[in-house]
Amino acid sequence: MSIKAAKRREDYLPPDFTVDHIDLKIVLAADATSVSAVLQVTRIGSHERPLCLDGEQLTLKSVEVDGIAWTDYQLSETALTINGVPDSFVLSTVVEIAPAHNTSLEGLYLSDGAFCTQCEAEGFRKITYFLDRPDVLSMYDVTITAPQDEYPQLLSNGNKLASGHNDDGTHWVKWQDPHRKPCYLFALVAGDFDLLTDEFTTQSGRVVALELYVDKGKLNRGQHALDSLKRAMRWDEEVFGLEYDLDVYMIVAVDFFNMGAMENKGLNVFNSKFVLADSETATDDDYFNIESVIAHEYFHNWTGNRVTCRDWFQLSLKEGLTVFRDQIFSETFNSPLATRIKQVKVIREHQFAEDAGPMSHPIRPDEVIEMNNFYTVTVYDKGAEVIRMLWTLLTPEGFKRGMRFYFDRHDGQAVTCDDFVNAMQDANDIDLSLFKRWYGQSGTPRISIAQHGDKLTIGQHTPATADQASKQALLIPLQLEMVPSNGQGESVQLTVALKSETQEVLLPVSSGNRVLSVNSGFSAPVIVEQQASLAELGSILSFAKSDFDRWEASQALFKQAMLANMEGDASVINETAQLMAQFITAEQRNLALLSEVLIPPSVESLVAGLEQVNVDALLNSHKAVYKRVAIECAPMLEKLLAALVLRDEYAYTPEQIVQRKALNTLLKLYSQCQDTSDMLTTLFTNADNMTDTLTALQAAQLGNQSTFESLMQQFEERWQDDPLVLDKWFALHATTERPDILARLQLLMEHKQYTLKNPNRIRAILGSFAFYNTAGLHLSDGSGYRFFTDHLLAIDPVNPQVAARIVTPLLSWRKFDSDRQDKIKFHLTRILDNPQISSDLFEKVSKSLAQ
Ligand code: B3K
Ligand code: ZN
Repeated sequence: MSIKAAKRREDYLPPDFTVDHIDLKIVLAADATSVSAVLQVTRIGSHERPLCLDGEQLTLKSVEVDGIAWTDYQLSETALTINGVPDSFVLSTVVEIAPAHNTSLEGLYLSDGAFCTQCEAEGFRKITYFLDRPDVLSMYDVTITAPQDEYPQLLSNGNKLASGHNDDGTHWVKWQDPHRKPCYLFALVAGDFDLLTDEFTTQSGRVVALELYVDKGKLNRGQHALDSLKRAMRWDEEVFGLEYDLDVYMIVAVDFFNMGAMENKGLNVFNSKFVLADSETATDDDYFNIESVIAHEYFHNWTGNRVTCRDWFQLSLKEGLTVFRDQIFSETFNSPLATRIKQVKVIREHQFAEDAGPMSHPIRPDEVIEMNNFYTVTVYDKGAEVIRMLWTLLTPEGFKRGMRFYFDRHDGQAVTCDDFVNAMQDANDIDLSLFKRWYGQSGTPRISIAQHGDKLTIGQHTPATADQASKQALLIPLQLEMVPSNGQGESVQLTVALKSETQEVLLPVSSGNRVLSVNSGFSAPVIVEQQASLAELGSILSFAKSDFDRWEASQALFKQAMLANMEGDASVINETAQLMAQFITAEQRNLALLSEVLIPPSVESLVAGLEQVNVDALLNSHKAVYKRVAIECAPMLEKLLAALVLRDEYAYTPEQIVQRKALNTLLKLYSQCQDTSDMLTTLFTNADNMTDTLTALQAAQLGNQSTFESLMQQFEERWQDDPLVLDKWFALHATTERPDILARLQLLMEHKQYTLKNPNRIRAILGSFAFYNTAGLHLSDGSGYRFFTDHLLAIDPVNPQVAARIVTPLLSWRKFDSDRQDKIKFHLTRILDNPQISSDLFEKVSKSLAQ
């Protein structure tokens, strides 16, 4: 494998040619699939350059130009360059590919007996020679041929035009997509699935057929996904006036998939984890995630497919915007508090860490080696926070006006992030040039606040990052809540638009007897430097109007206690425990808030927020604080738990979700200070749903090893033949803190359901271990690093995308003590020294070592 060259955003050039139409004929066979492509090619502009097509791992069989066999071409490992072509012509190529040998799960591959494709970002070039870039938009006709018995369903984008049978036992289906699209949205699926159908009538009265394809025997697990799809379709009409534009919407669930799902036009391909659910096998969180991913892919039909990206540096154009859209959709149909907390946790735990590490990049990156490495929490989740700030600045009405204008101006085009902001700007008659800096500047801004009476001096500065030394001031909508410190009187909320490095703000009411909650609601993806006192945090926790800010205060309290305790200061821990106990007594009826506030920040999010980490001390301190709070709250926990145990038959309703969440939070906390074995065993045995089952396991995992082992064994006996469910068991084992964790991981990887070829299994075991078992990964003798690296080296040649994703926790080696630094660097060097290293791993590991 040779390492790809880096590409730079500023080097963008429009294509030399475009392809107006492509006619694909694909004859499927596991080892030798034949792909014939007929392209109508037009030269753009006046130049003499040859036509240079992307293509990888293809066996070229023939090339014709306007029906004449063509020999004037050069072939390399990554391109087919055709010389002497006219300005407008028909190019026909035939290639052969081997889907059964494609373990990268990019291009055309076999997933458990079904053929399927993944083309974004640059996978189409593994199917045929083409201009594999998002600014080439073409019409597609696709004919698929395959053995009828094995592959009765042959699917592609758009509408089914015709089908037929051949004498040799094969059959064929021809599809036509009436919308122009970039090749990354092409999809093909062939298999034998169970099919769940429904229909949706659009606001203009068109009937759309909905089809959900799942593995045989899994039909009864598809209903929630289908219901979610209909909700998303209705919501997008009601909120943004956006209607679906084809006669059929198909979703296929497959078991082998590199990420969550893919928004191919009219034919979404999903990781089955984000489709299949019933109460027995899926948790409330799974239900939530399914709804959100289904909605996300559906929303892409407009934000991504109808208006797409000019080049891959603009990825956040579609991803940041679509994540934001799925977020506000989720906030509508679920608890807004719980939903916002989930989003903010992703930013704090993962995005801030990315900003501070060697892979730091703006939401619109400037330089990329492997595009697949840039489907990041920065592009997606920080990208969504940037869109949310626009929503705040423009108001929802102004934002929606901007969206309408964006589609009027750019429907059917491939555009840039600037085009999006310009549309927002022009529709609202506002100057957003300062705001655009969010797209080009990486790093997490720090906010400082100095208060002099009723006047605030607010400062902003962004520390240098690995990719950018100097930073500028940004336009930051910073929301503040002035909380009455003793609960007497009303809170006052205000939003300040920060525009320069320091800014003075006059508070609208007297600040006497009020405490400031800064960045209320997480109005901007920033870190507030000012440390509130314990008393101030106590006031915010008790009296803020925003439940989100109350939760924030609880997290700050936990964090301060954990850090102080590491320094041997026990007073903070006592005060925090008392504040928590007061809170639980005062809010005993507010289960929704209790169940969030009593979860401490994870060790991993604390690590993300620290520049230097003493791992052992942090782990100990985390446990000590959690336990101390449990002891202080125990009587109340007992009382609340007693009231929580009896419930109705499982239903995914807001009331029940809150109850199960509260049971989870309270039981985990209570298990820190009491022997809960009997309670947990009873809960596990009587549970009629996966959420409660996992609650029992998680509480045991934290508090009672022998109960944990025995319940885990029962779980495995029950679910050993259902890999999707077993992934929860793999992940629980992999995140358990125990001295022999590596031997345990080894055993897991010998389980009959484990395979290196399935990304869900890898993520469940090695991904969970690396991201969420800080104690295990950072074992002081370095054995965690060695174990993990050995496996990364084995995964890389099979599936580089997955290897590059899970290597992330090793990249931030600078945070740790010098002994651990040396050990991590040693193993990163082993990866880099591997002559077969993928571009994916190379880009991340080399940056990390160079930093
Ligand atoms: N657009 C896809 C992600 C493609 C990832 C390519 N490595 C899913 C999504 O964001 O909706
Ligand atoms: Zn997306």
